[in-house]
Amino acid sequence: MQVYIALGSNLGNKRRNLVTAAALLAERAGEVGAISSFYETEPWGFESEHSFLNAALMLETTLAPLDLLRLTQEVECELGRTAKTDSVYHDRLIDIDLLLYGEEVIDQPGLQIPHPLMHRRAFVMTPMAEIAPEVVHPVLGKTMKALSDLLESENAG
Ligand code: PH2
Ligand code: MG
Ligand code: MG
Repeated sequence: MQVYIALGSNLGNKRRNLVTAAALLAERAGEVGAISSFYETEPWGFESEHSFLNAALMLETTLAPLDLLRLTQEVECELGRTAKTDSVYHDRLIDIDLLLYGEEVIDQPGLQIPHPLMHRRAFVMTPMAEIAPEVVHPVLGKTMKALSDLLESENAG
């Protein structure tokens, strides 16, 4: 299955955090088929003096969605991510979010795919448009490139 994953870090050695996360995913989940450039972005949805480094990658995996979710959470812990204690955003060493799992639509407690906010976030859609411009969002029926362009035009307006 081709899955798309978002990586983000706004603390510590951000570049190393993203590279290490990608390497651990490749080692444990399957081959990395594509990885985007690293984008420096402003914190979205909360105030922080620490900018983010964001990227997206495509993984060819045989893991089931929940196994992949568990693995991403393990890698987050190993990289020093502390557990969530409330529902607001915080600075973080690493964040690994599942965006797309093939064309599947999954909605269960703890796991929603496609990621429900992905199309609203330029820090996700810009790297996705880079590595997967023609991939179609299974709910919205639009390509990553189209969704990214739409966000850019909104932000410009
Ligand atoms: N992640 C968030 C909240 N806000 N902002 C940026 N720029 N990049 C992120 O990865 C990010 C964020 C929650 O996961
Ligand atoms: Mg996130
Ligand atoms: Mg997350």
